[in-house]
Amino acid sequence: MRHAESESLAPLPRATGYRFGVVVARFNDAITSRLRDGAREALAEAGAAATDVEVFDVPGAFELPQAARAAAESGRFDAVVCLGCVIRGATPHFEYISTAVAHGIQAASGETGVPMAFGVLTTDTWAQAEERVPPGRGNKGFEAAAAAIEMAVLFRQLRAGARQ
Ligand code: INI
Repeated sequence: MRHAESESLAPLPRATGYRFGVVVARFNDAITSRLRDGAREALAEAGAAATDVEVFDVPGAFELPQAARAAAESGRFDAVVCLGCVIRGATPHFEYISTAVAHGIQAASGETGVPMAFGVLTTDTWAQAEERVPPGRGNKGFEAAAAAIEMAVLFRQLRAGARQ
């Protein structure tokens, strides 16, 4: 396991009793479905009930912030996991979409007060995207869900005024 992965993947906090929205872009579905599987695996391993995890599909990564915001505004989720895959082409499209998605998710989280994890691959090639969706903990969907769990637990503690 690479150093960066081991740092961000501390033991998963317990997620039992927390509710998660998982928003998945269909574009590059062969990759994003594996991100979704990784996220589901992390949430299940952390003890989130299957009924507390709702998955929503959107057309492409550009739509992720819109759906994540709507999910957050519904009041039904402690955190939202955003999953997508943008692969660089020969046009500036890649930059526009990647930048819009990153900023859009950050803004949606800040403005709704609901943590959102950025599980959007932005790669030069298909092969690089495939490398990031292996089964298990090396999967970037798993990693994004782990971040969402940690932030959901932290936000609940902060709102309760709890200290550790
Ligand atoms: N959407 C992606 O999720 N990944 C991509 O690589 C991609 N490319 O390359 O175009 C992509 N485009 C679609 C975009 O996200 C929107 O769905 C579309 O523009 C409609 O708003």
